[in-house]
Formats: sequence, C-alpha cells, structure tokens
Amino acid sequence: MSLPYRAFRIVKQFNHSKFMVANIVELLNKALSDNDKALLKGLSEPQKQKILQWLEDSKNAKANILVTGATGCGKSSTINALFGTEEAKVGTGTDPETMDIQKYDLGNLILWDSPGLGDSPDADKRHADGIIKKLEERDSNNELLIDVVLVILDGSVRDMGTSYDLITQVIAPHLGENPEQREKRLLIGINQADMAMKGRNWDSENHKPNAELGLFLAEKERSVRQRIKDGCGLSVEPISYAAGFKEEGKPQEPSYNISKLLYYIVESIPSKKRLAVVSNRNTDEQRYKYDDGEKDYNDEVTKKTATDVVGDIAGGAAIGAALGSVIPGVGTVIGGAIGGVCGFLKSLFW
Ligand SMILES: Nc1nc2c(ncn2[C@@H]2O[C@H](COP(=O)(O)OP(=O)(O)OP(=O)(O)O)[C@@H](O)[C@H]2O)c(=O)[nH]1
Ligand SMILES: [Mg+2]
Repeated sequence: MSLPYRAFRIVKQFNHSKFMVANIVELLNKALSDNDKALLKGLSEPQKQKILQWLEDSKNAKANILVTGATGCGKSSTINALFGTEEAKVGTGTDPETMDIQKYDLGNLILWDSPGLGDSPDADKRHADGIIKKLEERDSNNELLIDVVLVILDGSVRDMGTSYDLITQVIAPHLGENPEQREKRLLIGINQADMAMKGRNWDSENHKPNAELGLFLAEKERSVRQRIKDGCGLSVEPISYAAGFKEEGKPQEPSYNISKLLYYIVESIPSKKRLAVVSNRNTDEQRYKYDDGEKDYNDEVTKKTATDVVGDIAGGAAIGAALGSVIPGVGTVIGGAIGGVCGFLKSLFW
C-alpha cells in the first residue's frame, strides 16, 4: 500500500478533530524521512508561505459537481459509486426550475443531481432552465459555483439524440466565457459499459470488457467525441465506465473505470478544490479496483491532488513527493486533517 493511502486509512479512523490534529502531527513526524524533512526545512520563505496558503485554501474550499443525464442512465448509481452517498441526499430546491435537482451535501463537496432531457416537453423545458440556472450561478466570491458538469450517457442505448441536444444546446452555451474553462467544466461519462453490447463480451469474472467490447467502447467514445465537437466545437474525452448494477436489497456490482472517472474529475477542477473531492471518495474498494489500466488512476489522483500541486508551488518534484506523501484525504474531517498538516509544517519550517 502506498504511503498516501496508508496515511489516508490511518487518519480516517480519527474522528475528533482536536485529537486528530495531535495524531496527524505524530503520524507525519514518523512517516517523513530525515531527508524529506531537510528538504522541506530548506525551502525559501515565499515557498513555505505559498504551500501553507494552498493548504489553507484547500481547507476552506468547497467543490460543486453537477451530474445530469436522461432518466435511468445511472446518475444516482454513479454518484454513489464515486462517493458512497446512498444516505446523503438532502432534498431539492424550492423554485420550479430547481425543484427537480437533488442535492447531496458532503460538507466540502456538494453534488447536484439533475434530470436531463427526454421526459416530456414541459419537463424538458423546466430541466433545461434548472441546469442553465445552476451553470450560471455564482458563489460568494463571485466565481462560478459549479466546477464540473458531468453528463452521463447510457452506453446501452443506441440513440443518444436527446443527450447530444442536452450537451450542445443546453449546456455548451452556458459554460462561461473563458474557452479553457469551458472545456474543463464539461465531462462526459458513458455508463453501463457492461451492457453496451446487450451484455455480451463483458468479462464478469474480472469486471471489465473483453477485447471485442473494449474496441466497441473505444469506437463509441470516438463517435461521441466527434459529435460533440461537430455540435458545439468543444473537445472532450468521453470516458466509458460502469457504475455497477444494483438489485434492490443486494450490494451494488463492482464498478469499472470509476477510478478513471474520478481522475478526470480531479484533473478538471481547480487545484485547491481537489482535496475536497478526493477526501470524499468512496471507501468501498470494489468501486476503485477495476479499470482499463491505461494509467494507475488511483496513484495519479494522489499526484494531481497533492504531489504535483506542491511540486509546482515549491518548484521541484522532490519537494512535491516529500510533502505530497503526507497530505491525506480524510472524508468530512478534512478541515481538521489539513489543520494537522499545517501544524506539522509550521513546526518543521520555523
Ligand atoms: N448493468 C448496469 N446497470 C446499471 C449501471 N449503473 C446503473 N445501473 C442500473 O440502472 C438503473 C438506473 O440507475 P439510477 O442510478 O437509478 O439512474 P438515474 O439516472 O439516477 O435514474 P433517475 O434518477 O430515475 O433519472 C438501476 O437499476 C441501476 O442499478 C451499470 O453500470 N450497469
Ligand atoms: Mg437518480
């Protein structure tokens, strides 16, 4: 088990934040080699300040993700696979446009689950208005509230016409002004990969597609990418995955490529909000175990969340590795945990 994940597991056990801070300091003191400590001690004053500022920002940051897609595509299943939210639903908005949008409040991560198009003309209009309103909403810093909108397509369905309409006509025109931010804010998931060929070619022993289904999914991703490019000019990388079928009263089937989906989410959102997302990831290992293996996504997520970020701030990969390895993701107690890391660093720095 890698060090960050070990730290994550250990810290997760502490729930009382005061108790926790003291324990994190102790944990980090043990986890870090003398070499790494010396490296961190030797940073310049501005570098030290920048790292602490980033941690402070991360402690206070709230990430917001909007999830949308046609009825039954798997929005709830996906949210649950990513973040284990089965019991976290906290209700809906009160005005007509947002009353169908369900909110999950995980503290530093807020998920919005909105129906897409394809119900009835009246409902479609209401849902489109609700999505547009959310996409344009601003937070108290006057920044766009929604960091990423994840549009889920049902990979088992051939006709995706209404989903393309949702993407190109409802979402794309309301992603904001900044061209780079527009592309980063849009993420496309193609769910139910296991059913893409009507259930054929799914390797249910290893929880992944066999070669033939793999090619089929790659072609599907390619054609979705092309249609979105043609429809609204945005270049996006659709990700096929399976949240996992769930039968009433039984555990959800293992997921496929949820690790990859999280990786893309993390990559898309501002660096100070990444810890907020990752710290809420599902602790059920069945969710993050099976993927296409093109990258070690779980490891890459840690890098994107801490190692690379710190490396950029402090101007060196070695420093990123030293510090990144001690920044844990810790669920709803993240504020306390980051407080612990800050405390540790202050004692080391000065
Ligand atoms: N085979 C398979 N079934 C899935 C997968 N993901 C979700 N499902 C099933 O698809 C059905 C709909 O999933 P939900 O997560 O409820 O879909 P939703 O988009 O939230 O649906 P609404 O909220 O009604 O719009 C459920 O029976 C899920 O178990 C998957 O990856 N594979
Ligand atoms: Mg749902």
